[in-house]
Amino acid sequence: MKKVITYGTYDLLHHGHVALLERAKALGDYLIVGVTSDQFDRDRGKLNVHQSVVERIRAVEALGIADEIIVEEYQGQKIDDIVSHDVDIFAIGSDWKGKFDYLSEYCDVVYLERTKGISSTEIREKKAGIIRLGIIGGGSRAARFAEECTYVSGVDVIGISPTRPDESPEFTTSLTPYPNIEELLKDSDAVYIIDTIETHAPLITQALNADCHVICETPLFLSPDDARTAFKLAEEKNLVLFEAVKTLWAPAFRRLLLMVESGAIGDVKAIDLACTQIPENFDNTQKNIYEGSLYDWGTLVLLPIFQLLGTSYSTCDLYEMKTGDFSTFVRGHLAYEHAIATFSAGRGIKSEGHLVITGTHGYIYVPAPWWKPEYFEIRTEDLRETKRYSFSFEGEGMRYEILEFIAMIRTHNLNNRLLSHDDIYAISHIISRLDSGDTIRI
Ligand code: C2G
Repeated sequence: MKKVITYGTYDLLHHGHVALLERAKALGDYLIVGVTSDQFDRDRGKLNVHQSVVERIRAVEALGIADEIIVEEYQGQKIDDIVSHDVDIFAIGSDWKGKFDYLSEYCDVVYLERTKGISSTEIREKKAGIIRLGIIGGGSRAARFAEECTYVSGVDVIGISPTRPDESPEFTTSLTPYPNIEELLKDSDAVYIIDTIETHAPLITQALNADCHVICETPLFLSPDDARTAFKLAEEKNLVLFEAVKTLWAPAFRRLLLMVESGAIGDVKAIDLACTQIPENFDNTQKNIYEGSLYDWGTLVLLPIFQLLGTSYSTCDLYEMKTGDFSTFVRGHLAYEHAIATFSAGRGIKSEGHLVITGTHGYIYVPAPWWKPEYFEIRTEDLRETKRYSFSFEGEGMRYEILEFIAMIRTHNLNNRLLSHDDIYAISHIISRLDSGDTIRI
């Protein structure tokens, strides 16, 4: 008996998939179909899948072509499957030509002609329509954002309008430049704003008034008043206003929070963390003050604290070091009824950027830079019991936040499921204390 194996996601199953499965089956007597798990698709950066693994398996099963269906869960599993199922032929579409030649060590590898003129991506886009997205701002992050949008289906980056005359066009050459923001807003359904914090409130207001959904770099606002006004306008206009905090959507960070909440380290008693950076060619005497400490890091340093301990702290002391007018370093102590949190935020200064969450049964250690989390440990008194967790994620988390933003637009959901308006008010309140001079100067 000749055994054939093939793999795929089979999202929104279409006749291209069916044709491939039929031809794969015709190569032998017995067909095994590997359907990718939801997690595996996320790990390999395929984030636009509409159906769950169960729905996709049911659809393949209903065709009656497969003799056996298995789930593909990890990189390298194909080798295991071929060996353990004693497979003779591995078949896959011609879009993968050359990519699976390494399997020829284990069985015959056949690339079958892909059916032209049909794809899951097209079906998904037809179903949901394309969201035209404009970029306001510039620099390397704008270029990376545009690149990351290509991994999320249903978004088309239409162009960019720089906010500063001196903005280097070298990063943005692949994007259509717009002469001004008004023109860009006219052509856009949504915009991504990338600029320093003091520009956010006016730009967000302008974009919402032009009926565009907004994803804006973190932190969003200089004050709770700005935050309230903007969210009120977004609500009136029924538009999504989304803070781009990549860390929040990184799989490791989410898992870490869930583990703590489920009691993995007992009760949380202390949180200690730091975010610091010395950017290239940094000269803090020349810098816009709104690139300093909390103006830049505000949301990130408060994120684990507010997620785990809430926003009802009793006191918050902020110790600040300035170079001229520039806020180089802020250390904050937040006292809660049963816990304490300490954070450091610095620009033009460097420290260990780890996160430690102290509990009554043990602690969680996330190595630097904790805000790009891929790995963490749960440690207890007995170091031999240390548990290690590692989660891969693609594109520094940017594509996960874009996906979430697009999903919120599509489902008409104005409330971010992980970062509430109250969290954002509390964050902007602490940031506003820098402007009002409500810090202890060192
Ligand atoms: N296919 C096809 N014609 C199309 C579309 C897809 O022949 N118009 C084929 C693909 O080449 C693939 C199979 O149908 O062999 C499943 O396609 P997808 O669901 O897009 O899965 P894919 O991402 O290609 O997964 O481990 C996963 C596999 O490596 C491939």
